[in-house]
Amino acid sequence: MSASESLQAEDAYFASNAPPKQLAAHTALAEAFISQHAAANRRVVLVTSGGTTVPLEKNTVRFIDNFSAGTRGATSAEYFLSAGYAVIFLHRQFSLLPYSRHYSHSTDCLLDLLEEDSDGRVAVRPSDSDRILDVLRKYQSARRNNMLLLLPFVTIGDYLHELRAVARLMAPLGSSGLLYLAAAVSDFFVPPERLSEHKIQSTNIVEKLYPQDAPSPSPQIEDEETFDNFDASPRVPRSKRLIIDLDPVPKFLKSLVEGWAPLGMIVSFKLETDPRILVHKARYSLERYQHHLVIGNLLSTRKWEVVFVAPNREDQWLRVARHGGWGDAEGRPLRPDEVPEGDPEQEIEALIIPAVAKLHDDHIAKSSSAERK
Ligand code: 9Z3
Repeated sequence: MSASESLQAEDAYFASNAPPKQLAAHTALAEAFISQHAAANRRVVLVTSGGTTVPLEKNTVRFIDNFSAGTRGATSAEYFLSAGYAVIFLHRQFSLLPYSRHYSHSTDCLLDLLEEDSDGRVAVRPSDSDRILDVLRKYQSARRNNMLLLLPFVTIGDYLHELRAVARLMAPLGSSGLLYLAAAVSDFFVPPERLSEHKIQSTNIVEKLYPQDAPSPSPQIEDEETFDNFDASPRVPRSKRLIIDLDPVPKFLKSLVEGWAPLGMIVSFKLETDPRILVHKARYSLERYQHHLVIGNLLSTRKWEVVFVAPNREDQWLRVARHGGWGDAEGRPLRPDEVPEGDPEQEIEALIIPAVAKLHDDHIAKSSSAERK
């Protein structure tokens, strides 16, 4: 697709997919946040996190979703804060958040860490006090200094509108802005003209009651008499089938790199499940979009190893100690001497963020020397 075609696809997408209701409010918050930190000469990172939904109805009862809990994004945000960055956290509503992620329902339920003291007051169990205090101090410091802005989204459309708006606001930061795109973004969606207004029905009730406005939406429902080959024997008529027809989401990384935040450093993630193609896909993405870093990860080992793919340098694998997964591009397991030693509880983001911050230093230094010339 040529540059002007992709610009047209972008314009068409944003013109036909309505922005989220909170966009203006979020933009105002982000604008104030960015100018406060720019005035203090602080680096600002936009971290995107969590999955994007694909609604199947305008009044949405059903939607397609993906696996992401937002662990990567929430954990990364904490390490960026520790490294001195102000963080805009654009995240899927109700996904994991920095700091509170340590005490979510699926890890340590907060109630299990509390007890009633002899005066009938709630207290933290002494055995858990130190680790909670550590998280609490970091959380309160981030809040007190207004270092963390939380912006939620739900759908793929919301996400793209918010991403464009915040990226544009970051453009004046120049090279000191960092975009770190860890959200698991859907590649497919139902365009508005094919989106059913109301809940998709499994019978012809609407057509029967109101034949004059029988819709012909996609997803389509086939005739009631349709037989399914699901149950080969006995062949039974099944209720209506739902056939979902999805369009590709236009690729926005190009717009980010060229138009929305052209001087900032852009880091994207590439997710695959097949180890044999991960590095190739990451390199392809880097060449296609000409941004600064692709961090490749596999669904099954994403918490223990990632690969940095950047222009003009060798691929760099980062691994934490407990890793014992696949090893190289051919899927060769690691030899024992290749498995890193160290703290088995270490989070991989403790390695990723300093390495990204170092590349960001280089990016800023390169941009300022280019400006001097
Ligand atoms: C990632 O690859 C993230 O690391 C994960 C994190 C989604 C795997 P969790 O939330 O998982 O910690 O459970 N994010 C990017 C995935 C993505 O949609 N990338 C696009 C692609 O691969 C490019 S922007 O095409």
